Amino acid sequence: MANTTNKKVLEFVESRVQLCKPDKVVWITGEKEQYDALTKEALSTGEMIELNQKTLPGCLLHRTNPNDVARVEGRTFICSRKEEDCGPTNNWWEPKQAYAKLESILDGAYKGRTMYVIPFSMGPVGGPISKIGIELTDSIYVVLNMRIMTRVGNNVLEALGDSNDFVRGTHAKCQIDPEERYICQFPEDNAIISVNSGYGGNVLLGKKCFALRIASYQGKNEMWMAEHMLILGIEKPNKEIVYMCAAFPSACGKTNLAMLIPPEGYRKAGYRVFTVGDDISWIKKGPDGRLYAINPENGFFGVAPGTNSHSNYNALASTRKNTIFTNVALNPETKEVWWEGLEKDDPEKKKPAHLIDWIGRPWTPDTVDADGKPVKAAHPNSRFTAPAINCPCISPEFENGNGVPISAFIFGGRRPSTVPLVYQATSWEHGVFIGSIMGSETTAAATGQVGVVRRDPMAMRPFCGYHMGDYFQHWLDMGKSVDVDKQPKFFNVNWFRVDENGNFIWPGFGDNMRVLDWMLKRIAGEVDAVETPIGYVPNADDINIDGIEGFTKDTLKSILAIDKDAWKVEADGIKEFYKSFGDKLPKELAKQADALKDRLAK
Ligand code: GTP
Ligand code: SPV
Ligand code: MN
Repeated sequence: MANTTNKKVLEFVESRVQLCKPDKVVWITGEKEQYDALTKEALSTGEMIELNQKTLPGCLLHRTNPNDVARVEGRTFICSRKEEDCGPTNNWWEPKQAYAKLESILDGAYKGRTMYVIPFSMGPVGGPISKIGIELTDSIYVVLNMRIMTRVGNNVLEALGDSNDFVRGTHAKCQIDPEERYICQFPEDNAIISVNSGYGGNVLLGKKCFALRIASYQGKNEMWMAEHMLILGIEKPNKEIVYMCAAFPSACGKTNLAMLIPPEGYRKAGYRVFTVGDDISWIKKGPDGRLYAINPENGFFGVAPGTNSHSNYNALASTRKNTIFTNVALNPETKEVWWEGLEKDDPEKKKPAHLIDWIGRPWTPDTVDADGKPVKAAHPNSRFTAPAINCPCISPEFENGNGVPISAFIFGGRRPSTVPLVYQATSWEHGVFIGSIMGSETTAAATGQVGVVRRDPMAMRPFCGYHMGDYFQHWLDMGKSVDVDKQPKFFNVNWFRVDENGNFIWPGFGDNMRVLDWMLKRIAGEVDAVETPIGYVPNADDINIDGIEGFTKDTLKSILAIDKDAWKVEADGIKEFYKSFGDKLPKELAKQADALKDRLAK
């Protein structure tokens, strides 16, 4: 039964009932009994597999169709009324045509199935920066994941009252047909339609579809920002907490940085890291004129492979209860989960001899494919959905709807060469430039070729709901709206430089604290830097490498050096990339690109 008298909500639900023709409609209330009953049902149909309830209480495993394991950027559309509002980095679909096609797919799509109505809030319910959505779905997997990733239930409908300000999300699994898979955003209609997928980012509509694609468009119109950024707080020995946002493309280290455990020397000195968010930031100017950020999510949809107690203790700890695993391997004896990298955890957990792989096939460490190549037990993009409250280092400010004040924006990507370990922008405009020219090797988080460097401005290429040129302008406008002394500083990092054998040079993970430490000192004005053509680079003496085994000052110098010839090639690539934005490219950025070339030519 509907728990609201909001006419717009009732109209939306009723119109979808008429179109999708479910056998039954169930409103998700947020009550535990309802989730328990849904879990039971999903276990009985095999949609979910129960894990060891002693060692992993409340945990479930789900396997998606092997054709449906990542976001599909080629089948993701921005359906703005005008093509010029979509821009060259997105796929455009004219809304009338898109609606016609999608409605033909949705016609009868819920026949023989139940339609679940999920009222959800992005951000604390009723918070000043929070927003509300209604997702309709025929998938219990989606309901149970949305419960973890967002705030769900009757209190959301109460907070909405009779307002029309909610995002209308429709998801239908249909036949999981990859040829008929469409992930469509209609920014002007506050609407999302996703069909023929059952995988994470394609179907948990609060996440990338709403909190980034729709919200980025709302932010442009309402003078705030929705960004693909983690939020962390670093507590200094004097107990001051400095908050930073960082944008890295998918599977490039946001969850890891957000949950970082500082090296021993730092811990002893009194440094601590708190996680506010690991994937998405909503950022707004506060009453004191500074920029404040909230994490609109309520859980972590994290990459499983590579996660272990050494690489990310806090993430692993977050997954020990009430977590849903997607496409990881199963140990059929212990009913526990496994993925590549977990063997480094402790000697006991070394590669298990017999597993069921992510497709449901028997697996041993010797399993090879038709070409004789080793087969992975877990899919490279397998994930965990874990409640944020499970995280040992969750910030006390996590539920603060006003957000936390931001002192730095960090950009970064996977760059095997050229880009140094860290550098700092010389101004807000220069910082926007640095974000706009971000490049990174592609990863398994989206379908397509892995390991090719592509431009991914602010890590938002797959997630910006409007023209990227207008998005750059919005960044510049946000800067102008904040007094210079209150503006966050901009940094760029690269944890992924490799040596001639292809091995990562920088130890990364917890040791990234050493780079954050330099940023803290720059923010406090405590340390000088070297002025180079690309920006401020640290003096090698100012990055603390004490206690990193086998890492020398010369090695550090090698990843702080600027190779002018490589940067000249980079600068040409930037100009080429910028051409794609035509006259929507802000003049300030064109000037920045020219100025970089000039400085390199000197
Ligand atoms: P999305 O959830 O897709 O947005 O990804 P994310 O940005 O949160 O990436 P995540 O932290 O899950 O890291 C993805 C992969 O990058 C993991 O397999 C890590 O092993 C690897 N990684 C993260 N941090 C570092 C680092 O500092 N150095 C190196 N070499 N690898 C890292
Ligand atoms: C990403 O790909 O950036 C993710 C996972 O965080 S998904 O929700 O699938 O987008
Ligand atoms: Mn992400």
